[in-house]
Amino acid sequence: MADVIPLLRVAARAGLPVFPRMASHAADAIGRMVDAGVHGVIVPGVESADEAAALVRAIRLPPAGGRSTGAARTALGVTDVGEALLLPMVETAVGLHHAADIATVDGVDGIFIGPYDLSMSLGCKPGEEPVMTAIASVVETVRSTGKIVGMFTGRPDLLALAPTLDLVAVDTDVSALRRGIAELFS
Ligand code: 3PY
Ligand code: MG
Repeated sequence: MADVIPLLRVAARAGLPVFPRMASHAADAIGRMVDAGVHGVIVPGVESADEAAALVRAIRLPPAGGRSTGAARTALGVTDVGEALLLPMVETAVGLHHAADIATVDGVDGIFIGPYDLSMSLGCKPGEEPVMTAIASVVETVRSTGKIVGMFTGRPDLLALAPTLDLVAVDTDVSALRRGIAELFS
């Protein structure tokens, strides 16, 4: 949370939206993020429509949800109160099985795919056939609902799927820094 505030300032100057990935499904943490002015939250390990519905209650103000209003957001002059995007992550075999149900929950704006956990859950490595097929099926499922589909990449074969996605987390900061420094010395 302490890191998000300065990042929000930098992103605002650059005209960029901010989508933090939450550590858990905790409703209070999601409420604080939205009060701070993020444009949406990515929530890990969502496996059912019921879990997704609980996240909708956490992020939306009544009557759509149960979030209490936080003064911070109003003080920041944010006018679209309650309109942060909710992007549950599909990253397990169970979540994959319920991807259509999760995507169609009212108040869910789209699905964010976690290919690394999904690979482990499917018993394969990132880039291998089972996970690539699973990713394609989630993309197609979410597309048919008209909602947003995003994914973390971090590898060229996953990044190659970017044209099929609306939102891409290209890499982690640590990994990008490491590659950049390595290139300097190559
Ligand atoms: C995963 O691939 O499991 C992720 O959580 C990426 O963000
Ligand atoms: Mg993950």
